[in-house]
Amino acid sequence: MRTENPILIQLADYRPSDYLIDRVILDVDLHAHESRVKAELTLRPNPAGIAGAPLVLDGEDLTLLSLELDGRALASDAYAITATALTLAQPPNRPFKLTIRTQVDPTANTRLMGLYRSGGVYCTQCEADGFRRITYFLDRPDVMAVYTTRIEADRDEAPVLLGNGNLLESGEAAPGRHFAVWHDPHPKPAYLFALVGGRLDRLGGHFTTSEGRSIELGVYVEPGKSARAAYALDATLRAMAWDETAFGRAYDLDVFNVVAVSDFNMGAMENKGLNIFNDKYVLASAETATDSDYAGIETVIAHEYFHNWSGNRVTCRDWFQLCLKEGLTVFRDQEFSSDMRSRAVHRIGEVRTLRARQFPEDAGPLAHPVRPKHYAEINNFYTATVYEKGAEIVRMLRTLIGASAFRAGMDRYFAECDGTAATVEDFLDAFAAVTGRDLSDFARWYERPGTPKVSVTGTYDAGAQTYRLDFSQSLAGSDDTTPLVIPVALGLVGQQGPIDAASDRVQDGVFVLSESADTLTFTNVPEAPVPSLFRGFSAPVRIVMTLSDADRLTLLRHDSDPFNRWQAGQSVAMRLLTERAMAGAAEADSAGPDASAFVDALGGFLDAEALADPAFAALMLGLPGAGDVAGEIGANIDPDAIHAARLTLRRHIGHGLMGRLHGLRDALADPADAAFSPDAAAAGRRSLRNVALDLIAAGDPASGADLAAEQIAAATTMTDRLAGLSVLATIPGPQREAALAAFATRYRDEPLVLDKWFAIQAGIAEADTPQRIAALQQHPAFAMTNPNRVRALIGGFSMGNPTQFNRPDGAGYALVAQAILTIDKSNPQLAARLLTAFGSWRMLEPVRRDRAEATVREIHAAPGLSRDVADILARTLAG
Ligand code: B3K
Ligand code: ZN
Repeated sequence: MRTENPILIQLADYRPSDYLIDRVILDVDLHAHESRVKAELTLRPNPAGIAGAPLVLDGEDLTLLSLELDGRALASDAYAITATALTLAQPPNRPFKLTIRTQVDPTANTRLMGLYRSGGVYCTQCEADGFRRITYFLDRPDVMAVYTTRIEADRDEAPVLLGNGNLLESGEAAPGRHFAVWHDPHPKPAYLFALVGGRLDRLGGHFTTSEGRSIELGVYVEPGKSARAAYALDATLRAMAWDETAFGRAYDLDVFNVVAVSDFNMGAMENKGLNIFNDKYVLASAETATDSDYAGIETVIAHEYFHNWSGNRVTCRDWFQLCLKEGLTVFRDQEFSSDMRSRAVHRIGEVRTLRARQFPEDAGPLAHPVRPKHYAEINNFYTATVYEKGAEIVRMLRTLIGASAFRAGMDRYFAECDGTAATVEDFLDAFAAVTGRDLSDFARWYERPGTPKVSVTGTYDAGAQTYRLDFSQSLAGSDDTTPLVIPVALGLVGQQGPIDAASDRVQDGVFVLSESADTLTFTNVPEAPVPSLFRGFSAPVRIVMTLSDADRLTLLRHDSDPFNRWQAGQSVAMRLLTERAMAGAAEADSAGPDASAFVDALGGFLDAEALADPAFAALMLGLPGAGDVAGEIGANIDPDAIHAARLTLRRHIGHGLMGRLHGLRDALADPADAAFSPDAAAAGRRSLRNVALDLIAAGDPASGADLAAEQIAAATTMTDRLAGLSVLATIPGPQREAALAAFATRYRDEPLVLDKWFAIQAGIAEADTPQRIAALQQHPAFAMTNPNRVRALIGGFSMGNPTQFNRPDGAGYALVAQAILTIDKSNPQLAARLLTAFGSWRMLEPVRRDRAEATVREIHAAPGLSRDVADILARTLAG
C-alpha cells in the first residue's frame, strides 16, 4: 500500500458523529492466534449529526465473523466492508443494537496497536486509533460509552485478567479456561479501553481518598520482579495524594491497576483504571536502575495517573485537541516532580528537554502548532511540541493570571467539562470566566508554530538613575505578524546582588510583552544593572541580548533566580562553543576564545555552594548539548566542529578545576555500608560526583579511565556503574572493551540494563561505531521487534551520536535508513519515530545536507511504505 499523498484530516472539517454509542458489552475470548471478540453496541442517532446518514464504523485488520442488528443477522448486502470500515448504508433512525463478532491474531500484531501479545502477556493499546483493531467501532474520542468487558483465557497461560473499572465477577469457564468481568461506570472514548491477560506478579497497595473512597492498588509485573515495582507503587501513592492537595482531584474507582509490559511503543498509557506501562517506567532496583530511571518512573507514573482527570474525566473532542490533555498533564507532572524534588533543578531539566527536543522540531520541517490544523497520521503528532510546548503554554497562563486564579480556573474547567469531550477553547473559557480577562490574544500560542525570538537591549542613565529595556518580538515562518502575549519574569542584578528597582509595568516580577515592540523603564536604579530576563524560563522563546561575559558571570554569582544563574553559565559556555565551532573543526581544538574567566567563575561557585546543593552544582557544570549549539548556530552545521568545541571546553574545565573535582569526589563518596536511597538528595550527590568524574576524564583521560574503572568495580548502584562505563566508553582501548564485555555478562538476563549498554556503544563518537552497531544488531538480546531495544541502539545512534550519524560519507544515515525500512514492515509507528532524526537535515553544511537528503529520498522511493512513515517523509522533504 503506497500512500504518495496521504489524505489530510482538517481541524476545520470537524463535525459531530452522526451516531453515538452509549453502551458497549464486550466478550473477549483470548487465544494466541484466534482471539474472538463479541461486541454488543447500543447506538442511537446523534441529534447533533445528520439524520439518516450511513453508519460508518472504523475497523482495521479484522476478520468479521458475524453481524446482527437488534438480534437478527444482517444480510450481506445490508452492509459493506473495506480495509478500513464497515458501513451500514441505512441504519435505523432510532436507538438500535449491533452485535459484531470479529477475530484477531494478537501474536501476529507487531504494530503493538490493538490487542497484542508481549512476552506471552495479552495487552492492548488503543490510543489514538487502536480500538478499531479489536472491533468495528466509532473510533473517535467524542463518542463516549460505558463499557462492560468479559475476558476469558486459559488459566495456565493467563491467570491474571484485568480490565477497566471495577471487577464484577470471575470464575471457571470451559475446562482449563477462566473468566473475569470488569465494569467501568465512567463513560469513556474507545482510546481509553484496555485489557490484560497474563502470568504476572502483583505488588499491592491501598489508598483512601479525601472523599473516603477505599482503593485497592495493584502493580503487575513479570513473575519474580515484584520487588522492583515498589518505587512505582510508592510514586502512585504520592501522585494520588498530591493531586488531591494541588488540584483537588480525587480518584474515582475502587481499583487502580498498573501493568508493565516489555513491548510498548511509548512510555505508558492512561487507560481508565488500568494504566499499561512500558516496563522501563515501572521496574527499578539499585542494581538495575539509575537515578534518572527512578525520576522517570516517578514522572510517568504520575503523568498517567493525572490523566484520570486531565484526559479521562475530561477528554478531547478530537485529536487536534491533543494538547488539551497532554500539555496540561505534562504541566501537572512537572509540578508534581518539582514538589517531590528540587524545583529549580527540575525546571532546568524541563528546559533542557524543551530545547533539546522541541526547539529543533519547531525549527525544522516537522514544525506544527501546539494545536495542529491538519494531520495525515495522528500517531505522528505525539510530539515534543504538543507535550512540552503545550505544558509551557499552561505554565505561561499561570504566570499571567497568578497561582490562585489559575487554581480557580482549573477547578472550573474540571467542573464544567467533567464527562465531556472538550476543546482548547473550553479550557481557556474557564480561565476567562474566573478572571474576567479576554484570553483570545493569548490563545495564539496554540496556533502558531515556531519558536518566537525576543530581542532586548538595555540602557542605563546614571544621571536619571533609570534603566530602560527595549523589547521586540518576532516569529519567523508565518505571514501572521500579530504579536504573542509573552510573560517576562524579570529583575535587575547589581554587582553585590539583586537591585530593588521599581517599574509600574512589572507586577509580581512579571512584565507582559504583548506588542511587537515595547519599552519598560525602571526608576531608582543606583548602579548600572544586569537584567535577569525570563526568570524560571517564563516563556518558550529564544532570547537575543548582547551581554558581556562579565555581566553574565555577575548573574551567575548574584541572581536570586536559580534558573537564570544556571542560564548565565550556559550562555557564556554557548558563546565559547559557537565561536569555537564556527571557526571550524581544525581550529576548534587549538586556539579559541579564552575560557579562563568562565572556569574561574565555576570554581568560585563550587567552593561556595557545591556541597550545599550538589544536584544544582552538577547542572552548573554541564555544557549546552551538541544539538543546542547547532540550533544556536542555525545553519551550515558541521557536527564534528561542534563536537570538537565541546571536547575542548570540557578539557579546559577539567584541567582548570582538577583539584576541586577530586575534592568533590572525596567529599561526596558514600560510606561503603550506606543504604541505597533513590531520593533527590542522594541522587544529587551521585550526580555531582559523576559529573566530576566526567570532567576529570575530559581533562586527563588516562587517570580518568583508571578512576572510571575503579568506580565500576566498587559501584553499588547502577547510577555509579553506568556513569563509570559512560566515561570509559569515550576513551578507546582494551580497558573500555573489557568493561563493556563484563557489563554484558553481568546483565545478560536484564534487557532493560542491556538497553543502556546498547545506547552507550551507539553513542561512541568514533569511525567504527557503525560496524559496532551492525555487530550489536546480531546480539542475542537485540530484537528489531522490541521498541526499547531499537530506541536504545538505533535511536541511541541517530539521536545520541551527532558526529557519526552525520558522517560525511553517509554511512550513518544508511544504517538508520536500513533499520527504518526493516521496522516499517512490522511497526510503522516506531519506524516513523526513528525517521524524525532526519528532521534537521536542512541545517547541515552542504556535503552532509546532500547525503541526508539523498537518504531520505531513498527511503521515500522504497515500495510499500506505511502511512506513518510516508507522512513524516512528505513533511521532511516539503517543509
Ligand atoms: N496518551 C499516551 C500516548 C499515546 C500515544 C499514541 N501513539 C501516553 C501519554 O502521553 O500519557
Ligand atoms: Zn499523556
